[in-house]
Amino acid sequence: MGYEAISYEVTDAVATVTLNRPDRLNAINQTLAKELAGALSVAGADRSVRCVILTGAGRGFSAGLDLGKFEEGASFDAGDILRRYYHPVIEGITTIEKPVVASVNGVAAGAGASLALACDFRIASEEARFIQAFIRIGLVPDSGATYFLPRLVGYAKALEMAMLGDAVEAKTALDLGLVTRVVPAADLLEESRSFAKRLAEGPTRALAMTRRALLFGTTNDLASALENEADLQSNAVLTNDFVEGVTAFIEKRPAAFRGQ
Ligand code: T3D
Repeated sequence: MGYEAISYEVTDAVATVTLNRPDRLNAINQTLAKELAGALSVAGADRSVRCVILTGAGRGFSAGLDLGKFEEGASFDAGDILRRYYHPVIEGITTIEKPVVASVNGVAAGAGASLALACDFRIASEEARFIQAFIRIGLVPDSGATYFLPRLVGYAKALEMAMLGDAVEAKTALDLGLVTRVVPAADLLEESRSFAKRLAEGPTRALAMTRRALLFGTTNDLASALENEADLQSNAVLTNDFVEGVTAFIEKRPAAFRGQ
């Protein structure tokens, strides 16, 4: 499939989706949002893909909403744009039945940061920084930032980031638990691929159900979470990967999960 604002490639069971508007720091326009949602859907449907990496071309991860058109004074319904273009992307990241790793190569601002926050893991280059840029232009956090940010860093830090709009550097992001690890810029691609490969070799369906369970657990009471866990576990024991996991344990060898 031909893409204009992203690129998509699959290697060794890992799909890499690259935001590809480097001269605009991969700012998100409607084309990019549509293509990104489409690529997530393609990766979701491709059984050979068992993990997805989301990254940016050039020196930025994503600078959020493309502000270019507003210079031209275009009028717009922000809520409508979010619902039509941004929400499908965030929902695509959080409902795809395989892990998603953000490989954060540079600045992640506004909705660009939201993309990274919605992913299951964030591997950051030493040059990455996270900016809740919305407030700098008089907007409120969107694209899932109000959901994920307080859950990742706690309410007080999330509020500070959202109300001050200051850049959080990679090292601080690691201390805050905002990112999984920080690596030298030159190693980011290799480290991200190796991290993704580990996930791609995991029990894909159980990984997807694990995310679903945790998302459910953060917004429901204990009784509901217990019930949800029981439902999901009933499904997990039906997978071939569960049989393989137990067999490998008994045979004292590493499990060879097939994602089924
Ligand atoms: O419903 C709705 O649609 C509302 C949705 C809102 C979601 C949002 O994401 S709101 C937040 C939008 N994003 C921002 O406000 C961030 C704007 N960008 C910046 O503040 C800075 O660029 C950065 C802090 C991200 C990076 O700074 P720096 O100094 O490293 O780079 P730069 O020189 O500012 O940017 C490099 C180029 O990218 C530059 O173009 P030029 O001068 O080389 O031709 C700059 O204009 C361009 N660029 C950066 N961000 C955007 C952008 N172009 C369009 N849109 C951008 N968001």
